[in-house]
Order: sequence, then C-alpha cells, then structure tokens
Amino acid sequence: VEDKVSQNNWENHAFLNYKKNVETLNVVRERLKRPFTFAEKILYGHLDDPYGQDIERGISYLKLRPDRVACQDATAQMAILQFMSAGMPQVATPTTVHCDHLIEAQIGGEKDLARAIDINNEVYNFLATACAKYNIGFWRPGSGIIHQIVLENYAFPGALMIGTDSHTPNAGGLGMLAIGVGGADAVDVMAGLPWELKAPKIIGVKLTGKLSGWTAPKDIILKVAGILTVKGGTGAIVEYFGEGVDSLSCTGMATICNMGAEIGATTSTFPYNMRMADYLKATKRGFVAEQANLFADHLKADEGAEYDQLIEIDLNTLEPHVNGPFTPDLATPISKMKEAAVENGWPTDVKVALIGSCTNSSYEDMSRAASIAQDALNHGLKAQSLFTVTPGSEQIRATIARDGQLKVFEEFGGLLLANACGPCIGQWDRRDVKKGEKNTIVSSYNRNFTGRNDSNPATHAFVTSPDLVTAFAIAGDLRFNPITDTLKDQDGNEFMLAEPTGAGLPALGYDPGSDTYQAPPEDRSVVSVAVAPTSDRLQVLKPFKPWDGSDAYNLPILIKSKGKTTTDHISQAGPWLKYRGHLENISNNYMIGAINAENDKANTVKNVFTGDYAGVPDTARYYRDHDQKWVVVGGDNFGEGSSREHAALEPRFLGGFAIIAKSFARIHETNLKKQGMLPLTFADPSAYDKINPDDNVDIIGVTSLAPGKNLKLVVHPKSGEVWETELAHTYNDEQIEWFKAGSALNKMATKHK
Ligand code: MIC
Ligand code: SF4
Repeated sequence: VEDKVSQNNWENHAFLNYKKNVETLNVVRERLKRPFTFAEKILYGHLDDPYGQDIERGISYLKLRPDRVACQDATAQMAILQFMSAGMPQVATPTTVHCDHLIEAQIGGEKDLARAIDINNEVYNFLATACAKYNIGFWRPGSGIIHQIVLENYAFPGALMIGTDSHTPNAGGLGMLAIGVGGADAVDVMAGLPWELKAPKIIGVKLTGKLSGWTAPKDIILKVAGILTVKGGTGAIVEYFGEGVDSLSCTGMATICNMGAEIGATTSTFPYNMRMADYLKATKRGFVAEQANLFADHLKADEGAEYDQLIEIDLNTLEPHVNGPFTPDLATPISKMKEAAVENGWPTDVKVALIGSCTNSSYEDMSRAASIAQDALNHGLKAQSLFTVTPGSEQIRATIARDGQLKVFEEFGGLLLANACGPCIGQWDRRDVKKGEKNTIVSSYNRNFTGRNDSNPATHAFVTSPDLVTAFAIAGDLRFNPITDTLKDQDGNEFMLAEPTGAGLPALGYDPGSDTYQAPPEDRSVVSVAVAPTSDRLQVLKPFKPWDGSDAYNLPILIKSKGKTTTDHISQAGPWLKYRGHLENISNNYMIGAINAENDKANTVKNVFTGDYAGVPDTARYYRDHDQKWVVVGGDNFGEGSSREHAALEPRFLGGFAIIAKSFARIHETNLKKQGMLPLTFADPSAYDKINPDDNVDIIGVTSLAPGKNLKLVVHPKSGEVWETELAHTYNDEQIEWFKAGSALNKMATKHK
C-alpha cells in the first residue's frame, strides 16, 4: 500500500487516509467489540479521539475529523466572512467553493450566465479572492452545481465530508458520508477544529431484486420518503445495502443519497462496489479506485451489523412514483396518480416540465430522458409542456452536446438552462402563468415546498424521475401513465412510449468542456480580500453580544407560526439570494413566508407595544430597538430544508432570544445554537396548541442551563390563568459555552486570545 495517494486531480495537499482510518477504527473495535455498519465504520474511523470518545448511537456527541469541506456561493459568503474573523492564514482542511446558486434562469444558459456574472460581479470577486487568499479551490460560475462537481472530482469511498448545503449527501453515491451543515460548522473545520455530530442512529434499507423499465433510482428515494416522511430520518444515517444495489449506477445512488435530505436524514450512503469503481475510472480517478479496492473490506458493513430500523424494498415490484404537491413525502405510485389528481383537485394540465438539477442530471438521466424524447419525435410529437434542461455540470453539458442528447432535447422543444441551480431555488423568471394562478409543474428536482420554484404559492410542484418528467411533458397531463396509457401520434394513431434506455457512463468518456476552475496561487500573501463598506451585497460581521446572565421575563411572541415552517418560510431564497453576504439586508426577509396562527396571514403580526399589525422583520426590529427580547413559537420539524444559517443569524441579529418548537430539523437546530439563539422544544407537544400568539412568556432556568435538564416556560395569557410547561433542549456542555459567549464564533475568538 502506497503511503501518499492524492484524493483527486486538483490538489497536491490532500491525500487518501485509508490506513489511518482503519487504525482509528480498530481502536474503537477493541473497545466496543461488535460488528459495525458501513456508516459507523466511516464515522468511527474519523474520530478525533478514538480512545476517549463516548459512543452511544443517538446519545453521544462525536468529535470528528472530516477529510474535506465544500461550500456553495449562497452559503460560502457568510462562512468566509466568519472564517475571516478567525484570523487564520489558510484553511486547515481541503476546501472548495462552487458558484451555482446565484444564476437566474430567464432566457437560456449562455445569456443567463453572462447576466449573472455581471449582476453578481462583486460577490464572485469576493469569493474568488478569498479562495485565492485562504488556499481554497474555486469553481467559477458556469462550472456546475456543487454536488455534481464534488461527485465528478472530489468524492471518494470511505471519506467524511461536510458541506454548507443540505444536499451534500449526494456524494454518498460514491460510498462516503457527506453531511450538510451550516456555515459556522464549516468554519470550525476550515479552522482545524474537530467537528461535532450527535452519534446518529442507522436506518438500514435493504434493496432486493433489480430495477427495470420505467422505474428509476429516484423512485427508491421517493418511496423511502413516503415511508419515513419529512422527519423520519432525523438523527439518522440511511445506509443502503443488498443485492439490488448492483443494479444501480453510481450516479443513481447519488440521486438517492441526495434526496435523503428531504426526510431529514443526517446523510445516506451505499457500500463501495464496482459501479463506483467504474465511475471513478470514467472521471479519471482510477488511482482512487485502486486504493479503494485494496480496502474493500473496510468499505462495507461488517457481517452481522445491526440497524436501528430496517426497511426492505423489492426493486422488481417498485413502481415509478410522483411526490407532491407542496411536500416531498406525499408519495403516489404512478398507477394511483390519475385518481389522486382528480380526487385532490390538482391541476392536471402540466405547464412546465423541468429535468436536471443536482439531484438528477447525470449522463444516464440525460440519456434516458433523451431516449423518451426521441421516441416522441419519431412519432411526430414534441413537448406539450414547456420543457427545461439543467445540466449539473459543464462536463455533463459538454458531453451531452457531443453525444447528441442535447440536440434531441432542442428538437423536442426543450430550453437549455445554465449549469446551475436556477429554477430549483427560485432563480427563475417564470413568465407563463401569473402569480396566484393555480397550475402544475413537474420536475426531477428534490424539493417542492410552497413557492419554492417560482414564488407562486398556487403552483403545485411535483418531484419525480427525469423519465416521468419527460413523459408528462409529452402528454402535457398529470394523469398520464406511460406504462398503461397510449398517446396519439401525428396521424392520430395510438402508440405507447417505449421504455427508457441509456448508458450509465459515456462510451467515449466525459468531455470536460470549458475550463472553469481557479486553483489557489502559489504566493497567496499578496492577495487581499476587500469588502466595501458601502456594499449592499456584502457586510463585515460584528460579533453578537454575550448573554446577559439572566432568565428572560415577559417576552412577546413575535409570531406563532402555523403548519410547516421550512427554511424557505424563515429566510426565502429566490430574489433574496443576493443578500446572502449582508446580514442586515437579508434580515428583511425574516419569517415573511411563515403563516401567523393568529390570522392565517403571512408577514402580518401584531406589535405588542403599538397594537399595529406590520411585517415580521419590521416588528422584530422595533422590539430590538426598544430593547425587548422576543421568542418565536413553531410546530414540527421547524427549519426543515436548507442548511442556510441565515435562518438562524437573522433572528439573532433582530434581537430574538429563543425559538420554541415541537421539534427541529438537525441542521437548523445546530445553526441556532451556533449563533447564540436558544432552540427549545415543548416537552409536552400539546402546549403548542394551548399557547396564544398574544401571550407573554418567561423562560426560567437559563441561569442553570445544563445538559439534559429541562427549562420552565411560564405563560401569561392576556386573560385567564398563568400556566407553566416544561421546555427540553439538546445542549451539551460545550454548546452551552457558545450560548453564554453570544455565539460559537465568539467562543472560538476567546480561545484564540
Ligand atoms: C436548497 O436546496 O434549498 C439550497 C438552496 O441548496 C440550500 C442552501 C441555501 O439555502 O443556500 C440547501 O439545501 O442547503
Ligand atoms: Fe441547487 Fe437545488 Fe441542488 Fe439546492 S437542491 S443545490 S438549489 S440544484
């Protein structure tokens, strides 16, 4: 075994660590003396202190040493602004930054990209110079979506990576643990501190049988989402195994891991297999595959490993699924879709069909979709719906341009968008329907929360495989089932679409396309990073004040939110993405999408001092400027969705004290802790229903905040009796220090002094 083998083709300072990982794991083996799941092997092989670390799944906090960090442009700005305040000369862990979120889809790939480069010039410049300065690999706009670039270039079996995006788990398709985090977590690892994660439970998904016909890898995760729901994966890693795995391409496995984010899973992964080795070779990393082959025993679960929960899926009988609208876990098999659409009154006319995104834009996805489009063309048909194609990377775009799929899409009536997030994150200047008009769109993306794609709350968005998206585009109708239904060709003759076909990997190899990578320069000392004080896009961060040392009395409830409160409700994306580097400006979107339980309205809350109704951010700012702390009350899985730490920074910046919810999504809860906000949960969930939006509350016991010890909430209704209930939290000792210091960053700064 050679000692120093590079992780990739881009960096000369990042190496594979298999030997060390196995040694570290062996220390834990000696202690625990039991078989491990694959995910456990990766985790425990990356422990900072394998001798001293407590390990109890679902209980202990693990301190880990990730191999890599990846950031995308919309979250990297805040991460780098925080990293800059740590005062280090360069990152201590290999890191990359990817420009993908800030490109708006309007008229088509090339022009949209040029416009984005113009509009976002200041931000791109900041990121490019900061990356050069701190030794970070920089992928320029046009290169592609972070998760696709990571899979194509950086991911490797058995690795542990964190990324400032909730779909970082995509890299699980290459047999690693890739975990989405907030910017502040990334900063710790960039600064060389260990990264903390509550030891996850492990959900096993056993795949039997073999995929075929219209069923695609996407259907596995659509089915799993239906079983586990949007919070079923919370605190758990989903580990796939079984004979069915080998019928999936590496990129298909990535799709499944990617969308594991939608069930709240910490991450998802697959054991190393030959499909992964083939993909590594096809992406010019045969040297990585060679090493992985030597450590193949390490890169799968031990015989007899136990899972906390086990799900079995028979791929022979798995049907294609369509999930939505408004939530990714509402799973309907295609055979039931007609009925469901009619019963629920979903608009059946499919206005727009969108393929691609970080979830589904592999060579295989594009080839299969193109085979369906070609079949339609052969019968004289084109897309009835608007049809857009988002390649995940420049390499995919160039390869499908060379191999002809792109030409098919264009003849079919498709519009090629930039290699970027685009409509997936609301970067979409949609013009075919008016705001408020009820309509249906189908995409091969992963999320479909209200208003996410086009800011139209009346849009019914469904997520499904690229195959079905293409079939729906041909039929133009949500009730169409390609397995049983016929279409009419140009002469009025009935025919059925042929089953999709397409290779997992390009026979001619990948075409890299144009060069979009900026390597850090040799001499980085001469690079300077500037943030203009007058900028409305970037703002240097000021440290938050430390905790004042007392319990909190008589706090108003800024808003009691009703129903789902996703990060898109808390801090919308779309047009707001432009303020991701400017805390003051982006705080103007705080909770403007959340529904006020008092009046069922968005962005209309009562100011307890003036009695007037105003927007949520204005009201919060009013309280802050009058030295009044406040709380937010919310329901289940609060902060579901994105990793964006703005959803935690904003309430802190606006003077909030605590967020009290029935339960939290993992990344959001950590983000709140990191920024010095208190995330608390009702020990008795029925207290959520009992509390009124205009009650005042005391939070007692903050002064003796300790792990595992509940706090007390005293509720003062406007009329009626005062009542009490308990609040739980998940703080450990170290995190309590963050709270006291005012933020994790403040704590880190005091350590450095
Ligand atoms: C998303 O899919 O919601 C995003 C946009 O990629 C986010 C990141 C962000 O808000 O910047 C995510 O999933 O973490
Ligand atoms: Fe981009 Fe959408 Fe993927 Fe998020 S889910 S990284 S917005 S393509």
